[in-house]
Amino acid sequence: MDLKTYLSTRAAEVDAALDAFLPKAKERPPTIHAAMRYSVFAGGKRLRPVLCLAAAEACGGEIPNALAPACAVELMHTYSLVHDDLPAMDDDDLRRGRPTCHKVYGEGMAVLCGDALLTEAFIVLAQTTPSPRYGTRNYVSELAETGGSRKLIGGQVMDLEGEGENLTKRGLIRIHEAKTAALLTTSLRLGAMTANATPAKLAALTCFGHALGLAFQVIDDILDVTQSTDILGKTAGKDAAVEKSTYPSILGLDASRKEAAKLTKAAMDALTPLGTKAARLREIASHLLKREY
Ligand code: GRG
Repeated sequence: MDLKTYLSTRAAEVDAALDAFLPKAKERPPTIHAAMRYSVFAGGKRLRPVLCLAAAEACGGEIPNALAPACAVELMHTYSLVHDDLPAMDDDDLRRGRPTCHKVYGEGMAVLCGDALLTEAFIVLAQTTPSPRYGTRNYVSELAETGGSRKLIGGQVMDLEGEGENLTKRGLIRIHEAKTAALLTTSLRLGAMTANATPAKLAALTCFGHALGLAFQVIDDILDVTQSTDILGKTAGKDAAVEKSTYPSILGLDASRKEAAKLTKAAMDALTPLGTKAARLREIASHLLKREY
């Protein structure tokens, strides 16, 4: 299967599983369930769940066993976007090519929608079939630690406090390690855990996720400067408008592109212990380096 077909096939499997897991839009009280579905089915790339599934395959696992954690990471990701877009945070009107959740459903409902998506992530994750090495407790603590104040929320705190400040490259990396790289890494690790991966393979995927997550963020920062709102499906040029430190603002565009290539190479190198089974993960890493949205 070529990469394009692989990505769309896996994304469709994830969408079908999300549709089955999520409360129906008409379930009481309908507004919250409609808001959750509006945000989840707004057309995201499904990168995190696809990484979860590809990591399961790379460790010899089966796709059906990895669908619950794949959906759980997408639910946590979508919650973070809904809350990040709120006026109290990044204050954005557009996400995934559509008006943001609070623009359609109001601020109060968007707060609740994010809360409900985060809670739903754990309802879904708890349905993962345990593998010999990893039980429900391992899955739950893996995702909870990533969503907590030491990772995602901590990263968001550093991000909020860094607005208008001139961050160093090290300071910027610390934020993106806690946000983007942490959730990508956990997506990979959860998929590998469903395949009963050895601790050595989990460690390799952790290094891969760290470098890939940072590379993904460098590209994201570059695209914010070089792409249009139409193509991105979110407001372009936002970082500069709120004086946010980014890779291009600290390093310049050229050096940022080199940084992304260097991180992608480091990510690929980290996959050596997985051998040829990790070919798909390598392909995804190289595809993300060239992405245009
Ligand atoms: C807890 C509110 C809160 C935030 C946690 C992860 C995070 C911190 C906030 C999300 C907002 C954000 C801009 C994060 C940076 C990561 C990133 C580049 C997200 C966009 O990911 P894509 O491009 O989005 O995969 P799609 O829409 O394709 O899923």
